[in-house]
Amino acid sequence: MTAETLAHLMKQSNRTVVLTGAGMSTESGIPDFRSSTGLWRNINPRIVASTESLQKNYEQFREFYQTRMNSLNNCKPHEGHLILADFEKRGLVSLIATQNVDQLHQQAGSKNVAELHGNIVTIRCQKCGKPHAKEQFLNNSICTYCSGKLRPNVVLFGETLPSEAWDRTLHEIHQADLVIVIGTSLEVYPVNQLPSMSKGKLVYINREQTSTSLHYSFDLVLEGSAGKILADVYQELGDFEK
Ligand code: BV8
Repeated sequence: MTAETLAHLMKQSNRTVVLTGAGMSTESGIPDFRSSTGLWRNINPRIVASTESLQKNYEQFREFYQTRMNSLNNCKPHEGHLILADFEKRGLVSLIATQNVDQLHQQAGSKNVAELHGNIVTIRCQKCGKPHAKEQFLNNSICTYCSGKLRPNVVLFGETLPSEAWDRTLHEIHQADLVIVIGTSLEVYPVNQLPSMSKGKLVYINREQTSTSLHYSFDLVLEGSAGKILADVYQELGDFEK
């Protein structure tokens, strides 16, 4: 019933935006943050993922991101990522706005992706902003140009979101008839404001309802794993394309 309902909403919609979070990547072997097995269960994000941590305990900050970057080497897009890329090709999805920093949507073939929280695949100098190779961050190098600290291009707590990605997402959200929110607890501001900015129908695909997700009046909630639910919707859509 619910996968069929979502397929029907997608067929009716002229512009569909998909908003993804860490729950979209757990089936690729990347832990999320706030579920029972999430990263923040054992680590305080303020100590490793904030502007403060970058300034005050750089070694812990650097080790946290080196570990996550290295673990990405063994991860690849799962069926759900590939299905979303196929939906884009068929004109069924106009933008993927993601909070994820692993670039799995792009690896799966999605072209129109807004990285709202940046990524942990590219590196820059915190002081002069110049780009550096991933290997330089992984082997504890300092900036080649100004000897500043190297860091991934991820949005840390306390940093503003990249304006190009944010503006592009806002534009699409305002035009969307349908927003499909997948694998996010909607705990983090300002991304958690996006669903309420849309005049379209709201759908939530998540393993569980969360305290924040219950604040939204979703038109449809599909509880379960992102990969499985997207596969069911894919089946329901057959070879339909816009
Ligand atoms: C900003 C580092 C302004 C990068 C991240 C007090 C109250 C309210 C807000 C604030 C506050 N104090 C500070 C703030 C603002 C702060 C914020 O929102 N804090 C919250 C946590 C209280 N926000 C910021 O700082 C943002 N910047 O506001 O700037 C500003 C203005 C001017 C000048 C300066 C600043 C920046 C946001 C930071 C983004 N960076 N982390 C990193 O290392 O990744 S946030 C972090 O959470 C991740 O990046 C992640 O993307 C993000 C969201 O998490 P989710 O993706 O939702 O993941 P989560 O684990 O929570 O949920 C996953 C869900 O999936 C679960 O429900 C699970 O059940 C489900 N699931 C799991 N597997 C599956 C599944 N579902 C389906 N299928 C599955 N297989």
